[in-house]
Amino acid sequence: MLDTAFSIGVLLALAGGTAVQGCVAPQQLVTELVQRMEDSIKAEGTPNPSVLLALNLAGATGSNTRKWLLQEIQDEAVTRAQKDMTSGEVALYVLSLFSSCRDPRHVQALGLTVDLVQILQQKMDEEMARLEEDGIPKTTLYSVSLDALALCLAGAGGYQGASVILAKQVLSPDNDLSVDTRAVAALAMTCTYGQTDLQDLRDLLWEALSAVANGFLDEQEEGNGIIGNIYSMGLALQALMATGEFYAPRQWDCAQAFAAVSRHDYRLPMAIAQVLPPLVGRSYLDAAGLACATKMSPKLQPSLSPKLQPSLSPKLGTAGDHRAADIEVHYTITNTLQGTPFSYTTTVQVPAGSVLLRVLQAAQEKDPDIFSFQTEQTSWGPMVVSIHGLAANENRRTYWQYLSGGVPLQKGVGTYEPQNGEHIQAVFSTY
Ligand code: B12
Repeated sequence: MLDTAFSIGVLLALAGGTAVQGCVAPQQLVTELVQRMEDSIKAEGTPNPSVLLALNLAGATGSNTRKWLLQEIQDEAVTRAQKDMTSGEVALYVLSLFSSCRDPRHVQALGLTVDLVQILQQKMDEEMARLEEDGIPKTTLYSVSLDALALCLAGAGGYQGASVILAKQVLSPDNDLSVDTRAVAALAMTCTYGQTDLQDLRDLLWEALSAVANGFLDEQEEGNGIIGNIYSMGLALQALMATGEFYAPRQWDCAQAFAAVSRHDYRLPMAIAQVLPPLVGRSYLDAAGLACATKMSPKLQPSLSPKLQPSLSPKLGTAGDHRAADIEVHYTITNTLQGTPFSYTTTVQVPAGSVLLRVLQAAQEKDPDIFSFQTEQTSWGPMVVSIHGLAANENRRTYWQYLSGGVPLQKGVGTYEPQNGEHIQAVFSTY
């Protein structure tokens, strides 16, 4: 529940007040998305720093649930950051604390104190050591980008070397970095660009940022407003919002991009958390110092087109709508990568409108020796981490990829709704 009128008041002032100046979404959409995120806070088991960050960036700072979330984030930070978190998770915690006007170098909770920036530096060192040794980070370049962004905003060391690597990666002709990764890398590189006087570094970063930003603009033009897919739009818009000087004098038709986003009915809190900041004219780059300011002044591109009329018709309840009839779904699990190869197919009946997870459960009930599986709860919902006893492994960079008709799904098993007669494949793959 959005539990204070204050939150809405701030939001309306923010969204309404800036709409005339630039590309900002209608306040009704912003309010709706904030409400959905707020509703998710207590429902979800693990506190999500991206949700706190997005609420702060949207100016929705008054509610009690947000305060509760901040406390949970601090509790998690002092108990789990050092031993249980990846570098990227720590980076998101740092960003969320900055945006809450808290000092991440000095997090106090449950009678404990931690320096999250120092922890992040240690974890970043491990990422860099692995990058230098093997050419790949310990986790992913997406996380390394988050790390560099958080360290740069903290004014701590360790982000320049990472930014050089990110720049070289995005400029490499055979890079296959996702839109999401390029977008966060662009935010990190923009921060670094603003912090360095080294001309060689600035030249490299300028080239890389110009490549990413122009690539996004090209993709948006070709994709009728979409850059990557609907779930990479949030980060891509953040990047375009922050990199205006690197594509100038080219203009960004942000109205087209915002309209594409507004046509989609975002439900997942994590998806909302990434898309909300650009809708209010902000990016993760604005996390530091934001909530400490008494007056909100969203960073806006003066060149942005003010005309923006996205349709506002949330398609309520699609995931919960059930028709009486069952549907039939074919399901195959395949491993040719590790150990004894296997491939099994089954067909199950589930109620129409069921999510894919229901199909996996039906297959497991039907034949538990073959279709057993395990999930882990993540910020994006349940992730399938093991099938038929074969587990994904971060060191080996293996995972269970989901496809339909040979095309990778753009949603996870907790939200994807298969159609009657659809053939879903789970293929053990590498990333
Ligand atoms: C890196 C990444 C992966 C890596 C994670 C490896 C690793 N150990 O780090 C791998 C390649 C395994 C992966 C897999 C998938 N991914 Co992915 N992934 C990302 C990416 C680029 C960054 C996530 C991250 O590192 N965040 C930072 C860390 C610090 O936060 P975190 O909460 O700890 O991150 C964890 C979760 O994000 C989780 N995760 C990653 N992807 C997905 C997808 C789903 C559905 C779930 C539930 C969890 C999950 O793995 C991360 C590391 O543990 C995001 C992009 C984005 N915009 O967020 C897409 C993204 C989250 N992935 C997405 C998708 C669709 C998938 C797949 C379903 C693809 C497929 N067709 O199989 C699978 C998951 C299938 C399954 N087994 O359930 C979508 C989700 C959209 C949605 N509506 O749910 C995103 C947003 C990309 C996009 N724009 O489409 N992914």
